[in-house]
Amino acid sequence: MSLMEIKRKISLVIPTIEEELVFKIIDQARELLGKDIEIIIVDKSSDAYVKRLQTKKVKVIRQKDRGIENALMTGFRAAKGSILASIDADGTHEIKGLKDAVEIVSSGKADFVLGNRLNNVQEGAMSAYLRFGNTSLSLIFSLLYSKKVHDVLTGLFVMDREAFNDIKDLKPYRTGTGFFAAELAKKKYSISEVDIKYFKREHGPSKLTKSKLFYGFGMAYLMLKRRFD
Ligand SMILES: Nc1nc2c(ncn2[C@@H]2O[C@H](COP(=O)(O)OP(=O)(O)OP(=O)(O)O)[C@@H](O)[C@H]2O)c(=O)[nH]1
Ligand SMILES: [Mg+2]
Repeated sequence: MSLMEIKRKISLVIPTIEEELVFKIIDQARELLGKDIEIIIVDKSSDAYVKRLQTKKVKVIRQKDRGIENALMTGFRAAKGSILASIDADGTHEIKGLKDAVEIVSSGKADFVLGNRLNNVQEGAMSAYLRFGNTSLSLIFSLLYSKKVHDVLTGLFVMDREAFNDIKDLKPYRTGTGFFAAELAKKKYSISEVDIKYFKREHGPSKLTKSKLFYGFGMAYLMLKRRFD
């Protein structure tokens, strides 16, 4: 199935904290997925940055709480589309993966599709230490849910609206994309992957957390705990 045949409305939710590349990503997303997609930016930046965002004619939600999981949840709850997508705003994830993932969800082959970065990492884009962390957490996820996933913390994913409706009232816990993967797996929704390229972050510092080590251990703990709740 090509994108031309997809009649379902796509909502793209992008979490941002002062990301310079989001403006380019908005243009690329419209080019790739169609001008009529709904774009929702859930933002935690300065007033000046928000003014710049508004010139792009996107819906801007200013995040009041904290954390990327809450930002994503807020965006998806506000979204009107029947296909819900997300991509990080730092230009590191190959945007083409969104189209591939939308096609899979749209054709009903999977309810949730992750963009797997690990087969195509640009030199210097992911340290050996972070690759180890991402792989370990994906392995934990795979064991907990008997579902092989290689990159559960990717910043690119697409999900079916009906599947999201089943988890929309949950309070997200601090596991990034892992939260959506775990809760959907728990409810037996199908999960699939598409390969994407992963580029080096070229603009500004990381926004996610001060310590990826603590974040990583915290995620492992929360995934385990939630699995047996
Ligand atoms: N609204 C919002 N956006 C966030 C928050 N934390 C991170 N982001 C955004 O989420 C995306 C992913 O964050 P990154 O800082 O790239 O995290 P990362 O990919 O683990 O770190 P790098 O490897 O340094 O890129 C980016 O678009 C950030 O701007 C948050 O608490 N709220
Ligand atoms: Mg990043």
